Amino acid sequence: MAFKLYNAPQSTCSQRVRFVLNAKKLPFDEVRLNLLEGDQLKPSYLKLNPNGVVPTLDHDGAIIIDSTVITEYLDEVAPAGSFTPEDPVMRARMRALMHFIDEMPAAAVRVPTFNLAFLPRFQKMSREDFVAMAESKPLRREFMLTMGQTGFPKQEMDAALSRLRRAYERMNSEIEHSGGPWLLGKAITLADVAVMPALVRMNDLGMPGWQDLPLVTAWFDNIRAQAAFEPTYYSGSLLSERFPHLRGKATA
Ligand SMILES: N[C@@H](CCC(=O)N[C@@H](CS)C(=O)NCC(=O)O)C(=O)O
Repeated sequence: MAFKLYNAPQSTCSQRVRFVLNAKKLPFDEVRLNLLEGDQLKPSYLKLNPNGVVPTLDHDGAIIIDSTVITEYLDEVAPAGSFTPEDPVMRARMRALMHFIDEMPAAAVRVPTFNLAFLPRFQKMSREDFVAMAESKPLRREFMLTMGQTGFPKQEMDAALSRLRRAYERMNSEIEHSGGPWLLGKAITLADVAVMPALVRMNDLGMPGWQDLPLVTAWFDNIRAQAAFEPTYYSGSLLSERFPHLRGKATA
């Protein structure tokens, strides 16, 4: 089985897939796209992924897109070290949590990410170039135009932080309910992998909002202690490593 992963070091969605590949010890070739330079919008890449986003997995020529779909696919084609519970009810719970995660923390984390990390770069662009760049994005056109070159307003930022906070609270109650240490109990699942990058990102931005939630705090320590964590977050995967203005913000 040959895997080629089109992805970006700092991309939260890519980090989910790298974690599963590393945990399963599946060797893969990595094609690193520069998202700020627009590699994801080049016609050759759009043929693979018409959404113009990373990650995309090429498995022996079969093209699989969307990070949660890719992680489920990997668990199906390489079931050793499974991240999916056997019981159909638990599977359904895992998938419901993955939907919740995509809708809440994974979407919300884009607002602080863009405001704090990427905005300075967009502010240097001419209005014309910025609008052209935004309009070339199949999936994120409206998101970029709403952010504009002044950033999301405080109201949007507060709403995103509130959505993230509600996600941490949900994690805490899921862990309490399952008995932990993972969201669905004793075994780590794809739901834990799905939410991991949002927390790593907020920690990297110096804004961890879960420190009063002991079960989430322990969960965060546990996921960072997984053997797959380090190779997933290789050097250059954190925004604070890439953007000098963010250095020193990350919480230990
Ligand atoms: N639902 C998609 C979302 C992918 C996505 O938003 N990827 C971001 C990086 S995490 C991206 O490629 N952004 C490029 C852009 O906005 O132009 C998935 O999970 O794969």
